[in-house]
Order: sequence, then structure tokens, then C-alpha cells
Amino acid sequence: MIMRWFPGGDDSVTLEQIKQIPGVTGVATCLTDIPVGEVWPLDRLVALKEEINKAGLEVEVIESVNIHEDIKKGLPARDRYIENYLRTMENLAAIGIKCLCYNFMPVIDWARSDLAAPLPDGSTVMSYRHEEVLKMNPAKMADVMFSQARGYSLPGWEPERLAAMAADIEFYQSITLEAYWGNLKYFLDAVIPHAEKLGIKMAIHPDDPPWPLYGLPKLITDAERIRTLLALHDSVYNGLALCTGSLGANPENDLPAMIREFAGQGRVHFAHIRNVKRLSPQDFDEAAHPSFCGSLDMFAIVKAFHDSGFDGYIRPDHGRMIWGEKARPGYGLYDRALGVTYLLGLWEAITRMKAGQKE
Ligand SMILES: [Mn+2]
Repeated sequence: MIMRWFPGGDDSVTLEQIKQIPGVTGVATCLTDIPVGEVWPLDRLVALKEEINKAGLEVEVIESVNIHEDIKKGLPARDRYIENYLRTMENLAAIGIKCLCYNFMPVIDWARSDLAAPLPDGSTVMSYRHEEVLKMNPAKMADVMFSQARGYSLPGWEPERLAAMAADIEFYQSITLEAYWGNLKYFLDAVIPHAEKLGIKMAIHPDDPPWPLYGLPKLITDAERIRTLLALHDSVYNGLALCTGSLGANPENDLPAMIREFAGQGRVHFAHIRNVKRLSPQDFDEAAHPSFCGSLDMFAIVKAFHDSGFDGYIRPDHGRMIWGEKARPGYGLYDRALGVTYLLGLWEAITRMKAGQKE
């Protein structure tokens, strides 16, 4: 069980606080100040690892090393950026990283219409209203998100990406889904053999939300698409960060079945387990972790991981903002800590009930 943590004073939550959450043994982290496409310097990574280890926590997961838009677009410059990606992977392997989370979402990483939507209990959550998102142009959505980010960086919404946003969205209108799969395959064919050599499991994060937006191609949205992804380069090192909140926004996605299939094949390396409250097929609020707080059956989800013999990394993903906490949207301490405790409780109960059945 790990938690996402941002270094360099870019997080309201401290390593010391994370260390005190029962059962959390490490963090998933990243360097947020390296421009997308540049090599992550080894000395910075060594210092990062030392800082985390000093707090009594492990760092074996990086979330994320984002992919330069030229790779996603399939431009000639992609080879240089893929070379940089391979160099970054070597530096990550040198500090003992075993799992690398990334995504292949064009231009816009995760999208929400509100980062602090109030719930009746006085807490706030990140929410998504499809009509509102369509009414905003992407630049307006970026404005809304930054105005609610409390000064923290928004992973996946790097300034250099925003600057080129309008032109990039225009560019993607002429890229077919088939061509976009081809661009992902080109990347995987270069990266996965290197990952095998270095012992780093690649874990792609699903698209969030899992449906098309602004005419942009979306790849990782459902079971059929995930089968396509896994077949693009058939290696266990080509795997998933299975995010229940992202995939669960679409009521058609049967999460326990997907977990059984893909974790059963050893292709899930990282689990983001959180709940989501669906309000219509394309509207949702993020929710507290327990089943009764949202639309997902969290017991069935955790049991599917358990039954599949899942031994990868789990994190509680996003939480609500509660108890007056001021933090990066989705990444406060309190609700994620409650989420950890709930998930570990489910895990223990399932483990012990199975042991009891055997006696
Ligand atoms: Mn996630």
C-alpha cells in the first residue's frame, strides 16, 4: 500500500504524515519540474530516494513520467524524445524503481468541470459534468482547474502543454484512432524491451474520463481496448495501472471482471482504488472510498484483486477534501488515509475469511 506524494514543497502532505498511516510502506512520486520530454537527472533521483527512505518509506513506483506530445502525435522528433525516455528509465532503474506509471492521453490529461464541488456533508470533491466540459473550451477548463488548484502543480497539466493546447487539439482532429494506436505501439516497441532489461514494469493509466472529448482519440477506456493494448506488445512488462475511478465512470465497465481478467494474467502492476458516484452515463462526482458512498462495489473490486493473486502496488487514489484541509485537489491527507484504512480492512477480512474456509 502506497500513497502518491509530490516532492519539493509541492505537496501539503509530508512524508512523516504518510509514514504514520498504518500499512502504508511507500510512495509513488515524480519530479514535477522537469519539462516533459527531458531526461530526469540521476542526481535528482538519488536525492529524492534518500529523502523518502530517510522518512522510513520506500520508493519503487514513479507516477508519472509523462510522454512528449511529439511521441503521441507520431512526429519525426519522437525518436529523440523516446531516447530521452529510455535514459530516464535507466536512471529510474538505478535508484530501484520497479514500476513506471504513464498515460497516453492526447493533449488533455484528466478532465474535471469542478475541483471543489460541495457535497451535502460539507466536504468537497472533484466532479465532472459532461455538458459543462463541452461548453468550456479546453483553455477555459485549464483556467478553472488552475484557479482551484491552490497553487499546487496539476500533474498532466504542465504549462508547456497548455501553451500548445489549441494547436495540438486541432492537429489530433485528423489523426484516426488506428493511427493513434500505431503511435502507442511505436512507443511500446521501443520502451518495453528496455523495461524488460531494467526490470521496470510499465503501467499505463486509463483515460480519465473514459470517453472521447473535443474530438481527441481515447485509447484506454474499456476491456476490449485494454486487450488491444496488451496485444500491441505482448510482454508482462506492458501492463496496466488499473484505476477503478477512471474506468468506473463508465457504467458499462464491469470492474471486478476486468480485474479478474487482467490481474489474472499478471498484467496489472499498479492499482488505483477509489470510488466514484455516477449521476448519469457521463456525469460523476468522485466519492469517499466505501461502497455505500458511490456507485462501485468496493468489496467486489478488492476481492477480485485478492482472488487474482495480485501482489502489485495499491494506492487509494483521490480523496475528498474534509475537515477543513487545504491541499492539492484530490490529494489531501485525511480522506486518502481513511481510504487506505478501509481498503486494508477489506483486504484483511477477505484474507481471514478465506483462511477460515480452509480450516
Ligand atoms: Mn488513477
